Amino acid sequence: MRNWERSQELFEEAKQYIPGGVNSPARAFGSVAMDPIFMERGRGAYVYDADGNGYIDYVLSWGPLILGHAHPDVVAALQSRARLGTGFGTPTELETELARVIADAVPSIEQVRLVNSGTEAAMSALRLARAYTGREIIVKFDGCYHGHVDSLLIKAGSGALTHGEPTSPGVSSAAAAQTRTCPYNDLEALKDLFAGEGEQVAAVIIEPVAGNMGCVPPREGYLQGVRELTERYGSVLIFDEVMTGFRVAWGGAQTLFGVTPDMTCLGKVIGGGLPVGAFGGKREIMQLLSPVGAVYQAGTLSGNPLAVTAGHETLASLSEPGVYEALSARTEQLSWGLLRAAESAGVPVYATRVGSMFTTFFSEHPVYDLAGASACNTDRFARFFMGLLHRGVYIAPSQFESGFVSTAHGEGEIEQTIAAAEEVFREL
Ligand code: KE4
Repeated sequence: MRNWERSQELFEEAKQYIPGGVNSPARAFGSVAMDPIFMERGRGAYVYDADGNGYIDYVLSWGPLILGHAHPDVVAALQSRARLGTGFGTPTELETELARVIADAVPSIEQVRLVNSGTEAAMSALRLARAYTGREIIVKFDGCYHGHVDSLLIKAGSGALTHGEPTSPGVSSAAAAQTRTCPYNDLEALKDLFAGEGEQVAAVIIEPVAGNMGCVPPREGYLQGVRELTERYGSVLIFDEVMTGFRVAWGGAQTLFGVTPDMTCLGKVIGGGLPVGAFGGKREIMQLLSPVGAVYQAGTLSGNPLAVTAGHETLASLSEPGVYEALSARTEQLSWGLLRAAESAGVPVYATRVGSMFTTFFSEHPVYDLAGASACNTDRFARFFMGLLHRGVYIAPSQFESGFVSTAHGEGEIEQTIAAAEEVFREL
């Protein structure tokens, strides 16, 4: 059995100065009834905590570390970049290089602006969509999470769902008044909404693969239906690919499912573990942005050379032939192995996977939406989480988060994870 004495000490100290001792609630381990672990270092597929315990890591900083921790090429590029200075508050050639790679890869993106987080990307994309259409209503989906934007913290997923505050206090009624929500994977509900007020809908923002209620893929034809509806009513369709962008495929979920939105939000992988977000789309929409157009949006450290270097190096590695096929095959092996382990122990689970993101739902039924995810046996999930943790496997500390595999996860790590899961499922 592992102990976390040093983490405990660090947690007590942290709670004096930082609310809940964490700088993001998703890290609080709230739904697995233990105090958060303080990590100290990572290498490849492994992360090591303050007590020296090592784990095979499937959180990967919540998605960004698709090459694993401390990839030598990324570290070397950061070291040489830092010696030249960390930023200048002027344009740099690096930013154009990253923007070009993104625009070439993502079908919906002709122009892109870099920011510092997925939240900023979603917030800015919505402002742009409202300016472009002259309308105010925005539509989001129950259980989807787009960062802590006031108008989107309504029936939100991820940490909001984990901590039971899907609609956050502090969001003004005015900010919430123009937001509508619909169940995910329910095209009829969206059609009804549009029949009523489609002419006033500025934007629909959706995770093309929902990752913040656990990994919930779109059902057959769903994204095409959303695309047709928004086209018919002249609403901007925004794919929030902060999690799926360059994760499920080189050009994101929009290439995987063959549906091209009007705008796309990105983050996580494009920063390679450093803070980068981005929003992009058709040139005619993006040209409304200051300083060309009147829609204001800005950021002191947007496009920061260090962060852009980590992202650029990461995408360079991902552009090698065969990388995504290998990632998918490895994740399929893991997902299948976990499912088989659960079945042989008689534990009902529903397994989902898209590319190298996956979830094992503790549910006897398929999970297609928030209602399905919320019906999961979260107590059994918590015991599964703890059992794996004691066996050196670290998955996200919530049923409502997706797991991720990196290029550093080899056969050995997958087999070790499945063996650990076989023991834990038997205990459940
Ligand atoms: P950030 O502002 O946290 O960079 O991005 C917000 C965001 C936007 N859109 C999607 C689809 C996202 O998944 C996220 C952030 N995801 C969570 C984990 N599910 C980040 C973890 C955290 O909040 O600490």
